[in-house]
Amino acid sequence: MEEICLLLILLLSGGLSTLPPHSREYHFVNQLMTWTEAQSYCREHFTDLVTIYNSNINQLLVSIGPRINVWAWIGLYDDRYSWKWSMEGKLFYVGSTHEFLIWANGQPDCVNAKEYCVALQGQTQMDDRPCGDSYPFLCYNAKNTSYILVMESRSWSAAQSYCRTYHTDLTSIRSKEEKSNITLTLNGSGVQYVWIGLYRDPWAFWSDNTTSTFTNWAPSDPNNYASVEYCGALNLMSGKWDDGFINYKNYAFCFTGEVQNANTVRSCHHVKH
Ligand SMILES: [Ca+2]
Ligand SMILES: [Ca+2]
Repeated sequence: MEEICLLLILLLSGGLSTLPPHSREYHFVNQLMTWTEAQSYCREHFTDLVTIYNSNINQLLVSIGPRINVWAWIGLYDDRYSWKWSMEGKLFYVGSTHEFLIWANGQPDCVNAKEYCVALQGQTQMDDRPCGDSYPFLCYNAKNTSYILVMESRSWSAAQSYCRTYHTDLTSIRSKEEKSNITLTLNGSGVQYVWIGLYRDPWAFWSDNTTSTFTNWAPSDPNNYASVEYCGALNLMSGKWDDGFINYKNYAFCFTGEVQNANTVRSCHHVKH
């Protein structure tokens, strides 16, 4: 038995053709589903899981759901494999399975939803770490194709600034050869963690592939409890957001409306893809 509440909202977008869309219909789905089931349900019956662009939409969703202390899935998710290199504009591989980019056992795990920068651990394997942690770091100098280990501990962004000022950037690892050179550079240094140029944006994706900078997290969230929470949910009582495990059963908010981009296959799956 399912019940769908429906409401139409008109959004004044100030003439911008990109975001947010001029009008969307919002639906509360009174059915308990995993995040993936909710996404499929929304795509089948409506357009997609909801994207929340501002507090008005957030309030609207609260008003169309029942006032109970449970959660409904929204389209927001954290993609643990959306890594980028600090050194942009170069064609190099970013992924999770390449032979020269090896994650340490159980990584990336985004402990406490705070690990968005990558360090080499034990000089060979990668681990996502809190960007504010201070470690030695590896710069790359494109002029003489050299790797410079700076034995001064800095945060990831301070390390990036240093490398960009005195060399080219924090180092990337673009090939087997480059990985070997980096290993040679680190050899005998005794460093436990060393920053490299890999990082990602937290909670950057919505199911419909649009972007929104609005957030409404509960004070203690996101917390990535047990390192399995990569899907966004809205509390029907408070309207605050929580990160949840993809296989929790929650209600859902869907929308009907235009989308600019084709549906993505990425999601908050906690397995590698
Ligand atoms: Ca980690
Ligand atoms: Ca949580």
